[in-house]
Amino acid sequence: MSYNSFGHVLRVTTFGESHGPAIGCVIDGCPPGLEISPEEIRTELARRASGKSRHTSQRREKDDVQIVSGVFEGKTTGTSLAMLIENTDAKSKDYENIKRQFRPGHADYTYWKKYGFRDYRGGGRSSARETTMRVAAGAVARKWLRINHSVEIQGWLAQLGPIRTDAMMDWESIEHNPFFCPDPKCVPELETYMDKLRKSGDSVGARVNVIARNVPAGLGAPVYGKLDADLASAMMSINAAKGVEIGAGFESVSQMGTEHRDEMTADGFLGNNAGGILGGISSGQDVVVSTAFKPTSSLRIPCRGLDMDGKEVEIVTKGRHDPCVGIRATPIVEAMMALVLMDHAMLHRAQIG
Ligand code: EPS
Repeated sequence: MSYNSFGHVLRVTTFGESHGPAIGCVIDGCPPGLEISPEEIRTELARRASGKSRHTSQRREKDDVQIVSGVFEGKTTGTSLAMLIENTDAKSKDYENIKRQFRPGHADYTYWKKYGFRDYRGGGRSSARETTMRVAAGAVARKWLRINHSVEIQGWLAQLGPIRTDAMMDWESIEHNPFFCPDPKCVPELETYMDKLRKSGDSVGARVNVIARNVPAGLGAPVYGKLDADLASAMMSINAAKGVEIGAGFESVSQMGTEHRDEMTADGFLGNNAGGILGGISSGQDVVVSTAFKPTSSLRIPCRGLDMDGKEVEIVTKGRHDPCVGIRATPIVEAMMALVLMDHAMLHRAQIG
């Protein structure tokens, strides 16, 4: 069991390592007749790509996605939909000096403990490169949801290190800055913070939120197929994710019942502390999920660590690393939201009609 697949009736498998010849995905269960083109998928991939600003890794992949199965004359056929992207800008020699060392905070150590085998080049499957195919698959789900249910999904950077970025939501501006920040007034502060951080060689975490609008009521299932459980699982499966909240999330701890309950009127709910999900089933309100991303663990600042012989060594990571992986996470959380919602929409149709 390697768990490279997720989803119930819409099942996505990803494969490939960061420095291998290619990465890819297979989507099983996509209904036939959906119009989809490589160009549409490339548009989504470009939003996630590194090297677009000085604030992300300078690795420049073309992400020239090819659809190699499941689409004929521009439409899905209902068979396995497979996509492939060649890796064209990997520099494996950056990893030579740490090939027998474990970066503290990185999956190097646990992959080694589990498999007794290590692909040291670029983090292998634990690299942010793996998220590329989630975005490719998510583009298909997003289109299906839009056509079939008018669902619209939008993510944004809610916090970067100490800077809270969504006190003011200007939805239009999210796509017009390198951070997916919804408040244009925060952008100069983010630029200054990131320039200083990059020079220091350190990294920082981030919070990334996503909202899905027009989600029909009734998606999800009691008790073990809860929509929020599947969303949390999907978000936590993203490399570097460390926490997930649905709606008010951990704020619920300090809320009173009278405050938390979203009162209902003939005109609709009066709040959305539930994040659009009650008892594991969508309520028809916006579905809102927040994900915490840890600071990147590949740092050029030396630290104490162990090598594969258990010897204490000083670890220094070279290469082109993101000082904040959360900056590129917005399209990824959107993709995971889309894939989970499409899966649940199809499950609902299967059971209820
Ligand atoms: C990554 C390290 C960098 C990033 C990579 C994720 O790769 P490398 O060390 O090979 O230069 O560029 O991200 C991508 C390639 C991508 O497409 O997201 C890491 O350690 O996670």
